[in-house]
Amino acid sequence: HHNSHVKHGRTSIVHLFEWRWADIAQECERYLGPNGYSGVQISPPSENIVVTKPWRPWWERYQPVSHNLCSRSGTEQELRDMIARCNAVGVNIYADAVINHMCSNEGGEGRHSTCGSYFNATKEEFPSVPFTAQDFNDRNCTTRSGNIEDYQDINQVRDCRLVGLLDLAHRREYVRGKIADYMNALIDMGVAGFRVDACKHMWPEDLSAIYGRLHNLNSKWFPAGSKPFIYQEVIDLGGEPIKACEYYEMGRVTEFKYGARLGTVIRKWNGEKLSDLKSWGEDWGLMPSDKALVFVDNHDNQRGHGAGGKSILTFWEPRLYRLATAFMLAHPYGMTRVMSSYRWNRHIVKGKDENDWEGPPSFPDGSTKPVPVTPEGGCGDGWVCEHRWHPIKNMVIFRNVVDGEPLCNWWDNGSNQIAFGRGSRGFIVINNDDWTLDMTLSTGLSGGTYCDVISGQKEGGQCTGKQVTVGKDGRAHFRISSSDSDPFVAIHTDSKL
Ligand code: QV4
Ligand code: CA
Repeated sequence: HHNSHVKHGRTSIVHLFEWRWADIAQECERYLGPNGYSGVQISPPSENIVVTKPWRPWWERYQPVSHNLCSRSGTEQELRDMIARCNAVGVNIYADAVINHMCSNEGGEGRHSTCGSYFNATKEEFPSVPFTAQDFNDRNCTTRSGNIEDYQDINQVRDCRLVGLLDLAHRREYVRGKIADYMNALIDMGVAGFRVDACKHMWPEDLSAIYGRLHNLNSKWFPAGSKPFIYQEVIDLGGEPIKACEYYEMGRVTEFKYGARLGTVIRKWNGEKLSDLKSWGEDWGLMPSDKALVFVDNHDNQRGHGAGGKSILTFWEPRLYRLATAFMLAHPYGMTRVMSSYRWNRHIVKGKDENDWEGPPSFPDGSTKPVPVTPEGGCGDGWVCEHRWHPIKNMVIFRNVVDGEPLCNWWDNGSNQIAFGRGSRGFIVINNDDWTLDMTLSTGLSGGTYCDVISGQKEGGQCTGKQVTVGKDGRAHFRISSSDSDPFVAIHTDSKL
């Protein structure tokens, strides 16, 4: 479950948070395929509870009520069409699988669900699956409230309710079978794998049993015998008894230290500086690179949910965010995921965002708005589309070009100016100091003229932005003002004139 089945040497996936299937299909064809994105993480495709207080929060999708495939992102038919169209242009689909729990114990009774299926949360009845009370963990949970109260107690974390969410009993063969059926339906439709939600709250042996029941990928698009790629959401920042390493064997694991630590460095907190990143990776206490799924921010910590804390950089701070993302994409560590968000009415009162619940741009009836693309290539109607930001898009391409090459030719000024190369294929220079960087550096690249892919790119045999001349000795002169809108420069073999 470690092979991500990426096509054409592509390396980075994008989380199109809350996008409609119809928009994702178009985005695969018109943008992601042509620009070298390897895949898309989609929001949970299963039927969920409809929450109206607050009004249609994004997090209702983390409260399933059945395994039917209809949600605010679209119908089963639209999902199927999207998966086929993305596969046709070599862009994989990874589904967010919410399998630890069903809806909240306070979800009530009725048909307030995205396909209108009946359920009764109080009685723990979900007849569309069907799950009944015996399929839940109540008798295995020992806390008074039935909720997780102490993260130091492994049994609670795994067998009690995460914020009241009805906790499935994965020890039961029947429950394992139903979850595997759900995931297999998606595999048969053509997904390449899964982001598995809330893995800290499930026993590794139960997950292993479920994964063991999964079909091979659909041979229409993947080599026969391919196993689904799996990356597991475990928030391990240290200090808890449950460790990310318990999950390495079964797939990749989200590395939440990555964005938290990188944010601290780029913000220059605690006297940290970019030059400290010379040893970035396992030496910083990060998990082994081949196990890590990395990202600058995710849909939780960009709005104060989950963990990571204050240092996390997001699109709300675009300049530092682009710098962080460029560093991530240039550095060999981990498998990279780019976040693609929507704007909400952020309103922080005493450190807490009162609107952290707000759902995607939507019409008054609660249906999600399409993503309009502007003539400049950005997105409208509140969709941020970080994945289309020029430097981010071009650094995704950079990562593909340098894939497999070692980090080399590191340089730093002992402060916040750094540079490094990837074999003889690419080189990046970053200035996060508040004075100009003016240096001649060894790039490892062959002599010639290269287009900087941050301020512009190569187009019709010319550079639309800065130009870098690499001498026969592989050295080049860089000058980066600290007031540049993006204070970094990147060149690679495909940007050579
Ligand atoms: C409230 C109270 C509870 C009470 C409960 C029931 O806070 O104390 O017990 O009512 O009476 C929403 C609300 C939350 C509410 C809960 C149940 O925000 O206040 O509890 O619903 O009604 C997302 C959101 C959650 C949301 C959840 C379900 O982040 O706020 O809860 O969806 O809708 C840990 C985990 C990690 C998790 C992270 C957020 O280890 O696995 O917290 N991350 C993943 C997803 C995340 C998702 C879930 C897990 C749950 O990335 O988006 O939570 O599927 O660190
Ligand atoms: Ca559990």
